[in-house]
Order: sequence, then structure tokens, then C-alpha cells
Amino acid sequence: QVLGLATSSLALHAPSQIAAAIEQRAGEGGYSLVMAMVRGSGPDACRQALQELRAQRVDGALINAPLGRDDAAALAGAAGAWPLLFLDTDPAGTVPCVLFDPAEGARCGAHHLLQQGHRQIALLAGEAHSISAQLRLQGWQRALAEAGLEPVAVQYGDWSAAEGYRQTQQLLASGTAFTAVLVANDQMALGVLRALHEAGRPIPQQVSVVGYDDTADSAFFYPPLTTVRQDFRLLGAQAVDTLLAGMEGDMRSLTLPVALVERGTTG
Ligand code: IPT
Repeated sequence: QVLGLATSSLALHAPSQIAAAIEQRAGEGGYSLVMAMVRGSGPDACRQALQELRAQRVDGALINAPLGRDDAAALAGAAGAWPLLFLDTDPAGTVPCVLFDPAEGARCGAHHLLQQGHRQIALLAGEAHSISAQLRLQGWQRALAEAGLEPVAVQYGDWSAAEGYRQTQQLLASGTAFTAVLVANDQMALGVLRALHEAGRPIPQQVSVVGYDDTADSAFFYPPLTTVRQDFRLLGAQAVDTLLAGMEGDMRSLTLPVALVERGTTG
């Protein structure tokens, strides 16, 4: 049997590490994996990638590209009996999915900063159209609101280090006072660290930074990044196993745990 993966750009660290983990698990089981890139965003881009997979006669497919509830439901409906498993959608939706809990991940990061006494917290969210970016942002805002706080700034980036760098330069130039930044992924956090270094703001003495993902390189940033761990190996294994079960008619959604990993950018 052949498995398919429709994925967000593999130029991004998280999707590429997720794809590697999926490929590994598929290989261990003796299955081959065919990949199709989702070029751009939204349901049409996904539909195109799924068509490419179907043309290559895959028996079922994983979709790691951001899709809101309705778009995911429409794609699943159009697929009929062809099994689809979603890896980047709203956990409150109706389609089968294997996901890390975005609300829990966001809460972990925000509580860590609140426990350390931070009150002036800036938010750097991910791409505005991404459902996961939206849910992480909502989770941060809820945690701050529960502590009687509002973020001192809310900015968005495209998940890249370059954008993390640029957005932090803008935040610094705006004169907004902040002692901590919650960043929606580690790649953007890499750029945040450099912008803070260049501005002479020592980390963590003057500014704390919390990332999200715990990609393979994040422990080697300088300082080593405090972040919210999503275990991509686990995701890859569970996604393949769940899809295989789904192809036998027993597809069950799964929520995977996240955990705060405390390193050198906070404390
Ligand atoms: C999500 C990553 O956390 C983020 O860093 C970015 O790479 C994004 O994917 C790309 O879409 S992980 C996803 C399974 C929610």
C-alpha cells in the first residue's frame, strides 16, 4: 500500500521534520510514501495537492497544511471513502485528525512567563491565515486575560526567521516597553534573538523569549531556546498508524501532549 502526504512548504523547519518522521514510520512498516506540496494556502491549494496524490494512486493521505473547520470538512466530504487524516486543523472540528493541543501549548508558554513575574508581554503570532497560528494566539490572549493583563503588542509573521527579526526590529522601534516575547514558532524566535542581541537587550536578563515547536536545532540557538515542545517523531508515528487503521475502517482522532522545555532564554 502507498501512503500520501500533502504538506506545507518543506522549506519550513516544522513541516520538514514532520515529513521526515512520517517517512520514517511509513518505511518501518514497509509502506512507501508519496508527497505533494501544498503551494500557497487555503482549500484550493490543498485540493490541488490531493489531486496529485490521487493521480499517483495513493491508498490514503495525510494533510499537513492549515485548514479551518469548514474547509477541512469540505475536503473530507469530497474525498468520500478515500481516507484522509488532518494534521493542521481545528481540534473542535469534525474531521479525523492527529494534533497537538494548541490551547494547551499556548497556555504552557504564557504561564511560564507569568510565573516568572512578567507583566509586559509582546506576542508574535504566526501567519494570520493559519488555524494553528490563530489558536495559539487565542490561547496566549486567554491566559493573559485570566491574569488581568493585555499583551503590550500583537504582531504577525510568516513563520520565518527573517520575519521574526523584522517584526522585533519594528517592536523595538515603536518604543513599546516589554520584558518578554511569546513567539508562535522557533524559526521566528531565531530572528527575534538576533534582533534583541543587535539592539543590546540581553536575553534573558532584560527580555525573555519563549518559542513553540522545539525543532531539532532549537537547543543550539544562542542562548538555547526555551520553547513548547511538539514531539514531531511522535506525531509522525501516530499519524501513520492512525491513517493505516483508518484504511481498515477504524479512524480515530488523537490529541498529542505538549510540554514546556525550559532553557536559556527565560529565567
Ligand atoms: C506548525 C509549526 O508549529 C510552525 O512552526 C509552522 O512551521 C507551521 O506548522 C507551518 O504551517 S506545526 C503544524 C502541525 C500545526
